[in-house]
Amino acid sequence: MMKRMIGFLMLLVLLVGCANPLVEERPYNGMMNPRMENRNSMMNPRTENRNGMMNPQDGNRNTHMTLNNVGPLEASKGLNALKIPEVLEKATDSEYDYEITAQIGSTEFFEGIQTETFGYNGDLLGPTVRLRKGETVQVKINNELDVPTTVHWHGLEIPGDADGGPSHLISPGESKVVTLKANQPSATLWYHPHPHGNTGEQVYKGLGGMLYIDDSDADEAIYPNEYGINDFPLIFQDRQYDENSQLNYNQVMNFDGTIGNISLVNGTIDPVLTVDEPLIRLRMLNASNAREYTFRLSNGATFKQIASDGSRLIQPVEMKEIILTPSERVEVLVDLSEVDLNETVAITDEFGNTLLPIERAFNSQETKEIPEMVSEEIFLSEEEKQLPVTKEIELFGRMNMVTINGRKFDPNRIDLRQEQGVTEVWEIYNRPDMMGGMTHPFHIHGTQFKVISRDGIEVSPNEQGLKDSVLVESGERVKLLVSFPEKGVFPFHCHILEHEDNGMMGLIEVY
Ligand SMILES: [Cu+2]
Repeated sequence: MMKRMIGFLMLLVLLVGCANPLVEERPYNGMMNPRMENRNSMMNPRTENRNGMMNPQDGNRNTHMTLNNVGPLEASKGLNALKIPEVLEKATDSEYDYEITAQIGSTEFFEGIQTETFGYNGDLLGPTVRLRKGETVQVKINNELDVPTTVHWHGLEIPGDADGGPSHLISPGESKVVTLKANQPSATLWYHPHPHGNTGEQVYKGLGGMLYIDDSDADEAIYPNEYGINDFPLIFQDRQYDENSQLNYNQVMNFDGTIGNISLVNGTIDPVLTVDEPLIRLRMLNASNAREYTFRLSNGATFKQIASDGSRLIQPVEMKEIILTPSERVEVLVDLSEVDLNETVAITDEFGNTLLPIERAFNSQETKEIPEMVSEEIFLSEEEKQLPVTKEIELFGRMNMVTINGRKFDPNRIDLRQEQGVTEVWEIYNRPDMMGGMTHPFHIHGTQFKVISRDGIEVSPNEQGLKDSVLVESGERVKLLVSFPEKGVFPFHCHILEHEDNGMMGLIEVY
């Protein structure tokens, strides 16, 4: 208790003395907001599992928010139809299958005002790339920005030289062709830039898109799968606009994670989603630079989580809320059959702010059974649970003083080595600092891993699917079962983009 008091006082001093102009401007400074108190009493299964543990770090989630001045997002007024990214068309008369161009554009977020944005094949975000399971495609990447960039295929298990990490810079005006093989289960992945030191800014200005692996097996067909009809990509981001309604990254950049007060879903401000069917599938991605979301439904209803980052769950899990740290994804099924016609339910954040109102436009009272696909598979064998830890990762620090195993990223240094196809246990430890520390979302390229345990306790059913990014709370030890199907050099890093840009990243060579 005393420790927390001291931490609180230190933060107060920090905040008062902090030159961050946002502190004065924003009425919802975390410390003033009584709603913040609710954060620790969340009904999250992950939190519940931890309640009995008396973990002194549990209170520190608020510390993170306060330090970063993270306030709630402004609620969507539901004025604009949710944009649905186009599906990228396959080229028919070309040597490559797809073409993706990073370009500068402008977007009218506010009526009559053009905001400079970045996009792939357009002004903002990018088209949804859909690969069939087992398919191999050639993708031509063009850089029409005025800065170097890369395209990282987040979650795809491909060789290191196609991964699009920081060593694969494409200069302005240049192009590169990569081969992508979708040799993994159906999943909702994504793609985004990864140039070291500039990832935060390029994502902030609008680069990012969905990447699906589609599996045409009969099992999958039981879930809603009509793109934009009953199966929707939802890219959640937060932004802050400057006095000229521009995305002025240098002005708002925060070393501990750049946070905005305006919510965008698929690049739409004040979005509303209108649906014609009682059962919908939402593929939710946290593509924010740093904000952690806790999603709920405004009517308090539950929904079914069917997939994690890189695969379906062993079985659908009924959830009241879902936490997503940056780069994590889930797929959920939402049943609207009980919702009255013209009644609006909404996806909200943990403060009850509407992020996405959902209007039902169908007339029928037809209810649709939520399909239950239960796998015979065992998530982790006893043998896997008993494997010894062979890779230890320590996340530490704040602001630009962030490190992994005491070091900052060096593109010329290989930090770890692992043999292709050999499974190892990684233990990720998030070492607290004197102010308590903060949550880091940890991501490994080139692999879909399993989360074995958190502080020795088996993870909740909603984490029992393949993942490529994992929330690691301050003080927590998370064990991962990691295997790389392809060779090459792959980054592993914190997915708070400003931490990543400031060197909270290492390289593993898979041989
Ligand atoms: Cu971090």
